[in-house]
Amino acid sequence: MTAPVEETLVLIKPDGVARNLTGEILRRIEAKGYQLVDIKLVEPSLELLAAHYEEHQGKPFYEPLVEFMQSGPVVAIRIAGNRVIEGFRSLAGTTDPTDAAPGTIRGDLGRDWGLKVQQNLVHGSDSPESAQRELGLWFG
Ligand code: RTP
Ligand code: MG
Repeated sequence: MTAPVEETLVLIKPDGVARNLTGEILRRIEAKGYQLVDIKLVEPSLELLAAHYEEHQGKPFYEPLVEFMQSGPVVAIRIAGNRVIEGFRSLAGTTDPTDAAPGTIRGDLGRDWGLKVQQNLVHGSDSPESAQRELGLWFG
């Protein structure tokens, strides 16, 4: 019997692309055994980012976050696997890269630059509802 396959949205944020960490991040996703379903380089519009970060509108980091996300290209990836939503969040580590555990993407490769927003390399959907919504926004 085959387990139902789940999908999630991963973004390699502009800091990850600019620091040439795309390959390293993809390596970790593949080494974990998740499958790449679709991948593209995107320069996200304000409309896309406003929809993507709807839950954060009005928070103090919202404007710097959108500005950061438009500072360079982003790699959008659709990945699949059993419990991949939770699993990718584990691979990514906690939001603040200084707190993130060694062994995670943010813990190994990210640092706090003392800026207005956490430049933490990756995004991963945080629930099945978010994953469906975000995959629709980025992949249509
Ligand atoms: P993500 O959505 O990117 O996977 O990250 P997350 O769930 O760990 O973090 P979330 O709370 O959803 O925040 C979204 C993104 O906003 C930036 N942020 N900066 N105070 C800060 O400096 C701050 N707080 C949030 C980060 O880029 C975070 O990933
Ligand atoms: Mg989030």
